[in-house]
Amino acid sequence: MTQLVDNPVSSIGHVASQNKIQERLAIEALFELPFNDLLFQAHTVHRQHFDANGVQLSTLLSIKTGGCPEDCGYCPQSIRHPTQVANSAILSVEAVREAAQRAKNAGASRFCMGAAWRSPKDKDLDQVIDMIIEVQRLGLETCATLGMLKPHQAEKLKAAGLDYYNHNIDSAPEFYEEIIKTRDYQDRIDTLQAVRHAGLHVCCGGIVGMGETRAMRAGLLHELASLTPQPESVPINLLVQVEGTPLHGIEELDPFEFIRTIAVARILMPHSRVRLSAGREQLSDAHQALCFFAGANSIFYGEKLLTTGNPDVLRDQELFARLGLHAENA
Ligand code: SAM
Ligand code: DTB
Ligand code: SF4
Repeated sequence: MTQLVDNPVSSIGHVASQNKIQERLAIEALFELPFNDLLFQAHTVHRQHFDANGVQLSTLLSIKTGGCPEDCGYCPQSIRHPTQVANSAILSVEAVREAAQRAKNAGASRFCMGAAWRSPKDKDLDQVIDMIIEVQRLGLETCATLGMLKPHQAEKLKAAGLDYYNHNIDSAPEFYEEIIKTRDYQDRIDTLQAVRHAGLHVCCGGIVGMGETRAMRAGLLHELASLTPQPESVPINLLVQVEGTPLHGIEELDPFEFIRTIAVARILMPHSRVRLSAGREQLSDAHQALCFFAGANSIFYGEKLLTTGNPDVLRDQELFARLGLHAENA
């Protein structure tokens, strides 16, 4: 891990020259802090680097839904899981443009297009590029999440003007194989490297609430914080349990443990946008408020994620008003 060395404000910066095991222990120790101490530390870091009341808004759209050949245990779009998700062909550019216009009108600053692919074919990419160009014309930042990319594909997306590419590592390496068997951790790292080398901004995070231990949550954040440079955007998803997926029915994570995860992410990645991502419908307003205090400063905004629900725009606007939060650009 190199990034912590360059992180002057990290409270665990002193361990930067020690080995990875010691770093991991230091991260686990953050998780063990009394809740108030952890939140105070995270909020202090947050204020040093960001407007503490600003939150960036990203809207998601599934541009190609379902029928994915991968076996990700959490995902309703895998062809291997008997879920209610209806497969659909890639959307038209016009349908994407309309959705992006609605997102902009509602106040989003970034529009993220997701496709249920293992990896896009070059001809798929051409269609996505047409969408990126249209969305950009509306004055929105663009993000895409299309699965694994080869270096030339990342370069093509960059040349088309794409701002961010989302590709999550999802879990600690030691837990990964329990959740996904059809591709390995290194595949993810290779795509992230291709994205970074192409000059795209990196959006990379993970999911908690999949039955992992606290030490594994520390491991996930350790890996994310070790990416060099650190991801500009870090989505922390709380598992949305979908009937038919292998993870449906698993014991739910204590919301305070989710808030701790946000806080540790903020401390380890002080310059990154930490996004309160999937799972917001399961969190009370009070828990979300604590997430913002702990350092979350981005959300998925709009009534739908990819295939599952998200809080309504009006509800979020009310929550922002009650908390004195404002929308902020990247
Ligand atoms: N197919 C592409 C891929 O896997 O990279 C892009 C879309 S995929 C749905 C994007 C991310 O959504 C996954 O990496 C995972 O982190 C998140 N995700 C999927 N299903 C989820 C669920 N049920 N709960 C929380 N997050 C989920
Ligand atoms: C991310 O980290 N979370 C988003 C986005 N990146 C693509 C997706 C969440 C999906 C939740 C399940 C669904 O709606 O299908
Ligand atoms: Fe496919 Fe992505 Fe879902 Fe995995 S997370 S099954 S790769 S759509």
